[in-house]
Order: sequence, then structure tokens, then C-alpha cells
Amino acid sequence: MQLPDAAPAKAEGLMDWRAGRFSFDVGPFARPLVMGIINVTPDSFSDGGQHFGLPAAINHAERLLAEGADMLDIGGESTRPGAPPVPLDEERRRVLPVVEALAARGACISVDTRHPAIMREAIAAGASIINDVQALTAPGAIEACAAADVGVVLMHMQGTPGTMQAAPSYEGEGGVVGEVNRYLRERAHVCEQGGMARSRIVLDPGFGFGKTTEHNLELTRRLNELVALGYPVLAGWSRKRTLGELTGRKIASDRVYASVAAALTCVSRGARIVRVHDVTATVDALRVWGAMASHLGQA
Ligand code: 7PM
Repeated sequence: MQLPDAAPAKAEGLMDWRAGRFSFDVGPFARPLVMGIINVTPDSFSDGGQHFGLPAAINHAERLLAEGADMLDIGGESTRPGAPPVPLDEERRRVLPVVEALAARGACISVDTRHPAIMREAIAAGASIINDVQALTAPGAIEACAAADVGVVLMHMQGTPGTMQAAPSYEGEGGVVGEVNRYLRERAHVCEQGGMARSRIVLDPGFGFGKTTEHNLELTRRLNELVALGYPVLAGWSRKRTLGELTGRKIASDRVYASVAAALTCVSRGARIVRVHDVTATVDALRVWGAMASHLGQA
């Protein structure tokens, strides 16, 4: 297969990620981008599980934007290991009102979904990015995204959320890094063949999705190899279980310092976007890193 040549853009440090009406500089000298996480699952903003609290979600979103988030990722289906699937109607009810309200305020909104129907409806409601932990493998998902001008995040996952952490294993050429990078490169090419511009695509190794602690660490140590494929890379380490294992922190919200360290490590290996719960902590750390990293000059 003939691959598109991204060399001129890379050589000049000119690289934009196009996402709806937004365009983000993701070149090597740009400030790393922060994607703030808004979970709209009943365990996050519920008032007992029956009525999902729209005002609470909006408040949280406003706070993350004020703290410096460049975009917000709205997710209504828990992809936690072992989580049962959420009915489509339920995901729709949780996600769409939040997308509509926040997009109307001018924010860049990403929607974390695997379902083409939700993708289409979210785009109609104003979403600029589709973030898919299944890398647009559902039938009709590429078409739903290609028909609009949204940015897409293609993530690698081994197995399904229900079974992925049972026995993660990577036996192929190059181990976990070889398999993840081959998969993502292939998915990007399938998306491009489906009519999506290369400049709309971001790749994500999917930390914690069918990976052991050692797999997650290996993917991070060698993240530069994924970056070398030429697409912007997004890293999602925030509060994840491997950080709990490394620090002994059993409670996810106690993993803020660990998450910041992981985000900085990924950025120093070439990630251009970090997906985080704790925006202030991440933004401060990235500012200091940016001022001190020798190749970036003044912040
Ligand atoms: C419960 C456990 C709820 C774990 C949610 C999660 C990523 C993502 C998620 C990621 C991209 C979380 C995960 N993780 N999308 N969605 N990359 N692109 O920890 O790493 O947020 S859900």
C-alpha cells in the first residue's frame, strides 16, 4: 500500500489536528493539549441513579474549561473492565443534552462512544471530536464520522470491556508495541480510505484496555515508536489502575500526582494530547515542563 507522505509538514513543524470548526496545533513545538474528562455515568453525577444531573455535569465542565482544558471528552458508557453494556437509549439520554449545552457555549466537545447512532446524533448536537475505544470498528462508524468534519481518536483495545482484563497477551511480532502500532496504523489507513482526511486522525495506545501493568509500561517507554507513525498521539493514563499498582493508591482520586507524572512522561516521549481528570494539576505541570524542556525555548 502506498502511504501518504507526511514528511514536509513534520520537517517544518507545521501540523494541525482538524476537528470540526477547531484546528489545534499539534506540531513538535506547540503546547501540549489537555482533554478534560466528563463522565456522565450514574456513578459520577447522579442523584440516586434515576435522574442524571445535567446541571452538575455542566458545572464540572465549566470548571475544567476555566482550569485550562482545550477540549472536553463526554462519556456515557462505562468502559471499565467487566462493566455491562449500557443500552443505546440510556447512553443517548446521558450524553446528548450535555453535548448540546456545552457545544452551544463554544467549547470543543469530544464524545466517547462506540456506537454509530450516538456518533451521528452527537455530531448533530455540536460535537467536534469522536473518541472511540474501538477505533471506529463498528459497522457504519467510519461512514458516520467521514460524513462530517469531526476529528477522531482511534484507540487500541484487546478484547471487549467485558473480558479485556481476563488474560491480556501479545504474542505477535514486536510484542505489545508491535501489535498496538500495527493495529492503529491499519485503522488509520482504513479511515483514510473511507474518506477521512489524515489531518483529522489521532492515535491512542489505550492504556489499561486489555493490558497488564507491564504492557502499559512498555507502551509508555516506547511511545516514541507510535509517534513515529506521523499521527498526533493522545495518552490516557489518568487515575488508571496501573498507577494504583505502582503507588499503592487504591482510591482512583488519590492518583493525581501519579497521573501527572504519567502525562508528563508521555508528553516527553512525543504525545501531543493528554486525556485527564485533573486539569489544573496537569496544566501547571505542562507549563513548567514546557518552560524547562530545552527544545521548546521560552514557554
Ligand atoms: C471506568 C474505568 C470508567 C475506566 C472509565 C474508564 C480512555 C478513553 C477511557 C483512554 C481514550 C478512563 C476509562 N479511557 N478514551 N476512554 N483513551 N481515547 O479511565 O485511555 O477514563 S474510559
